[in-house]
Amino acid sequence: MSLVAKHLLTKNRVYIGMGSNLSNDSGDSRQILQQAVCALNTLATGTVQVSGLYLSKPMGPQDQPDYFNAVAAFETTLSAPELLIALQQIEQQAGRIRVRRWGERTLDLDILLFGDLSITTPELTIPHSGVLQRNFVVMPLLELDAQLQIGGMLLKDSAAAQQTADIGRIADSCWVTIS
Ligand code: ROI
Repeated sequence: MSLVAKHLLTKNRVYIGMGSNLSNDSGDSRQILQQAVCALNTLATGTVQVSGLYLSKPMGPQDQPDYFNAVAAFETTLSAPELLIALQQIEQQAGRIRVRRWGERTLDLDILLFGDLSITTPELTIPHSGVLQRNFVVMPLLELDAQLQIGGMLLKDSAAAQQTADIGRIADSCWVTIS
């Protein structure tokens, strides 16, 4: 069976990067991420695991607020393109505003890992291309699985895992309760 066919038929464990540094009508970034986790729960076959909550200096223009970041992990029967569409809908429901490239945003949901799938299409690159350069992604990922690898590289051995100056863990995984 081809790799693509296998990914259509089976359940896959996925890791979703979450970020926000703008409020919306229903709350601040922390509340936006809490609501996003509840929405992700509807895409999962089992329980959603959530990392602690991080506050990180912006990567990109520095004249924007710090980001709230976290990672969620769950199993899903959706295909990668279906999951991408579902994440875009959740972003839209949060009233996603994107002011400029690498600028502030209400809600960003990225597929970081999708089972052992490795694809590059115009819409989707999996594993997400920025993972190994971003401590606000690597640190919460490692909380969920300390043995994670990308392209044969253990995330815990990446440079980003050692860069702790511009990031703080502001809450453990109790920052969200899934209802
Ligand atoms: N910077 C931080 N710290 N956290 C993010 O989630 C984030 N997301 C982005 C860019 C603009 C690259 N910078 C970020 O998309």
